[in-house]
Formats: sequence, structure tokens, C-alpha cells
Amino acid sequence: MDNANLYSALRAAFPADLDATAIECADGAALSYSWSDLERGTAMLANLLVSLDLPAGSRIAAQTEKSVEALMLYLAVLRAGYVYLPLNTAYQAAEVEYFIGNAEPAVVVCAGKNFGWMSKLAFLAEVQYVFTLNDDRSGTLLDRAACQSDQHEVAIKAADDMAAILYTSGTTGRSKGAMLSHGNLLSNAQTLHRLWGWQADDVLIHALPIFHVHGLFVASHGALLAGAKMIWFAKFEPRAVINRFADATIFMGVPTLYGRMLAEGGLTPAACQKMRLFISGSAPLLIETFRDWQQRSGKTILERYGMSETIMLTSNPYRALDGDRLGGTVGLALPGVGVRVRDDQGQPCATGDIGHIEVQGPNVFHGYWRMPEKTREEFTADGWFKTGDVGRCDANGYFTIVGRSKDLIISGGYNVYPAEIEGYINEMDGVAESAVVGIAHADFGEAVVAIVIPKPGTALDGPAIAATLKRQIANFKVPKQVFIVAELPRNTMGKVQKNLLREQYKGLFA
Ligand code: MLC
Ligand code: AMP
Repeated sequence: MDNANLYSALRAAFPADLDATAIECADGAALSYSWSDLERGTAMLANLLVSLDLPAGSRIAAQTEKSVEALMLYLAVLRAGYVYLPLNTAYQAAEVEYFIGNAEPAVVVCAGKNFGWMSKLAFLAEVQYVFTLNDDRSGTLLDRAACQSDQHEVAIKAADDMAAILYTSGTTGRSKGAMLSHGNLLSNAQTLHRLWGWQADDVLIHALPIFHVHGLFVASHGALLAGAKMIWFAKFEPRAVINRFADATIFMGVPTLYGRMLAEGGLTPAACQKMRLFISGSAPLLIETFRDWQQRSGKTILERYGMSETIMLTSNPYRALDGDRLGGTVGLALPGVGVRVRDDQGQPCATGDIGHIEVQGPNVFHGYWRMPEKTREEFTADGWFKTGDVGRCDANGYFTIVGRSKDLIISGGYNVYPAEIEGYINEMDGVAESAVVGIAHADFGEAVVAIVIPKPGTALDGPAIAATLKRQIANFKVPKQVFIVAELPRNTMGKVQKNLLREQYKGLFA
């Protein structure tokens, strides 16, 4: 029987020379990891997991700073046949408590500095093991793995077996865990491998976090499946990244990263001469950024579109013979992936008409973890996943996203769900009601802004509300501004008109 374990496919792509460099760390100590280091390190970590005798399908949750060892942990979880659950490092205890309670992981791996609160949460949720992993190669996870054999036979998996759960917030209610299988991940990685012309001599600058689709799957899988080297930035630094373009061929980033590099002086055609591909996604790339980049670097950004539930769905062409890369569009449906636009009644939209974007294909997830009802709601009767994005498709098959039917803010590539923030604000003393909206922001694309109504006779302080939120939730979700007003605009049904609020505050960050 063929093994559909994603790690098997990645391992098969490693170069013959296992002593060659697989990952070079760009920041801090001059560290590099060979392909053999990856193979042996992931084997030891996988053996550690196997030694714990966990039930099949166990979830391994990780909230760790970006490091090569953290990537190895992900690969080890695949290899051992368990399910990886990455968590944004910005999440605080109240947020993590929900994920752990919902996913019921058997193992939690956290940064040493968070062990106190994390182990308490884990104990209450009956998690069996809590290990630490720091970004300086210390922690109990590596201590324990060091005693394990560096030989490990990759666990046999079927294509439909779960490989990862990515939590994605709901428009109403709590976050949902999108279940992605080995088959989802591998088919998407193989498609992008062919489409974007990955080669063994490519060098990827990896400067994204590794707890989301973009950095963990699209970027890492791309390089690993090509047997290509990565230059690894634990944190994005625009000038330092530009300085490494001379040694690299591919870069992937959210629009904020491109905007920040454009603000640097060193971005020139000469600096980018060796680069063959700049890819942007996770949030809309402004046409100005697209054009400025073309002018300053001499290269045309390839914009693509994806999401946690579907990995990548569309991409602008890589090869000129497949078409132009059109700024402002997210390109064509990926080969083997169906993407369509439907109206409010579920009927096909005419070419160029705006409607709901739906998707079907081997990339589409297997449902939300323990939420069959929610899963059913998000699929059409004929089995297409409703992305919640609104857009159109032109006569040449290029998709353009024009908005979202889901109440979602994308700030610097991170998703923020207004309902969640409103929930926290509404619980505060003296608050009658609140509305959270995304306002155009030069750096983050959109920034979170809260408009709050006090209870009669109560005085509220905007900065104090923001400060309270900062102690409760991930920093990127905290409103950049909080306004206290007497009332919110409403329609005749009494519903808050967020479009009017967005209009009213649109120049705030100009
Ligand atoms: C940081 N801050 C943000 C923010 N990131 N505020 C709003 N939105 C963000 N995204 C704030 C912090 O709260 C903090 O504020 C201050 O900025 C400094 O924090 P930092 O951590 O030092 O920031 P920085 O390192 O500059 O991070 C910015 C960033 C980061 C753009 C590099 O946000 C980032 O890596 N974004 C990429 C996200 C990503 O990978 N998305 C992919 C999703 S996958 P204060 O006030 O506390 O000081 C997906 C599917 C797909 O969407 O299609 O790919
Ligand atoms: P996430 O759930 O974090 O994976 O975020 C997915 C969402 O990001 C999508 O549903 C889109 O709204 C948005 N997104 C991803 N890529 C793009 C893009 N290139 N342009 C506009 N929006 C995008």
C-alpha cells in the first residue's frame, strides 16, 4: 500500500546529498541545518511522540516562537501520524483555553516563559503532556527527544487522514477548527510546485510566521517538496530581507511586508536581480503596492488567494505563456480546483458579475472539528465550500475579490473577527454596546477600530478599554483606536450599519 503521509512525499524530495544545507538561519547566530539534520531531528521528535503511546488521531498543540525546531515538530507530528494544531504566539491564556478545551490535545508544546499558565490550562483540560520549546533550542521537548533514536519509520496514512487542524474564527460564536488531511496538503503543495516552477536550486526567503497556512504550508511545503534551501527569518525585518535577495530566488509575504520593504531605500532592480518570484497573499494587495513594487524592483508580484479551509484556490500565472499577472486580481483557479461565483439565490453569476465565491477540489478541508452542523452550513447542497469572500470572474477566468460577506477584518494578514472583540468590550463595566470595524490603514491594510456606547450615566475612556483588551487578547486584535459615542447608526430593522461607521472613520489612518 502506498503511504499517503505528507512527510513521505516531502522526504522523497530531499536531495541526494543530505549534507547540503536545507535551512540557513538569517538572524542571530550563524546556524544552518542540513537535510540530514531535518531527517534525524524529525525522527527523534517523532519517536518521542510514539513513545508516549498516544491514541490514534491525537492532537499535538503547539504555541512556540518561530524556530527550525518548531518546524521540525510540525514535520515530526506528520511523520508520527498525529494531528498538528498550531497556535498564534500572540494568543493569551483566555484564547488558548478555548482551543485546548475544544481540540482536547494529548500533548501541548509551549514556550518556557508560558509554562506556568499553559500547564495550568492543560491540567484542567486533562492534557497528558506539556513540553516546552524555546527559540534558542532549549526546552523539555528537545531534552526528551535527545534520548530517542534518529531512525523512524514514517507512519502509514491514508490521503483522507487528518494532518492538521487550523482554528479560524467564526462570524458568530467561537473559533472553528478546520480539519486538513494529508491529501489536502499534498495535492495543494504538488499543484503549486508545478505551477510556480519550483526547482532544487531555488532559495526561499522564509520570513512569515509558521502557525498559518501561508508560512507553514505554502512556503515551507514549497521549499521542502522542491528539495530547495530556505533562508529562515524568525522575525520579518524589511532591510535584512532585502539584503538577502541577492542570495535567494523566491519570497512570499502578506501585503504589509511588501509595503514595509517599499519604505526601504535598498529596494532596487539590482538588489532583486537574482529573484525569480515574489508572491503575495492572505490579504488584498493594493494596486499601488503592485505597481510600486514593479517599478522599484523590476519584478511583478504574483498574487494568489487562499484560506485555512482550502489552502490555495487561485493564482496569477507564473509563466508568461499562461497569461499576464494582473494587479488587483487573484488570478485563475488552480489546476484541478473548481472556483465559481454564485448570486444570493445560489445561481451562477454572469461573467463579470459580483457574487459569492465557492470552491471545490482536493484542497478543500474535511469539515470543522466536532461541528458537523457548522460544516453543513458552509457547504452548498452540491458540495461546494462557501468561502465568505465576494468577487467576480472575468471572461479570461481571472478572479477579483471585492469584499467579504463574513464580518472579518484582515490586519497585516491576521484575521480579526469583530464579533469576538465586541464580546470582550460588551462585558466591560459601563458598556452598553459596541461595534468593531476595519478601517483602511497604510501599514496593516485594515486596522481594528472600536466604537463604544456607554450605559446611561456612565463615563467611559477609550484608551482604558484598549488597555484592558491588551491584557486579555492577542495584540493584533486590540483596537488601534476606541471611540466613545452616544449612539450607533442603525437601519430600519435596528441593525448596526457598519458600512456607515467605516465611511465615517475612513480617513483615520490616512
Ligand atoms: C503586529 N501588530 C499588529 C499586527 N502585527 N497590529 C495589527 N495587525 C497586525 N498584523 C502590532 C502589535 O500589536 C504591536 O502593537 C506592534 O504591532 C508590534 O508588534 P510586532 O509583533 O513586533 O509586529 P511586527 O513584527 O512588526 O509584525 C507585523 C507583521 C506581522 C506584519 C510582520 O503581523 C506578520 O507577520 N503578519 C503576517 C501574518 C500571516 O502570516 N498571515 C497569513 C495568514 S494565512 P503594540 O501596540 O502591542 O506595540 C491566510 C491564508 C492565505 O490568510 O491566503 O495565506
Ligand atoms: P484565513 O482564514 O486566515 O486563512 O484567511 C483567509 C481569508 O484571507 C480569505 O477568505 C480572504 O478573505 C483573505 N485572502 C487571502 N488571500 C487573499 C488575497 N490575495 N486577496 C484578498 N483576500 C485574500
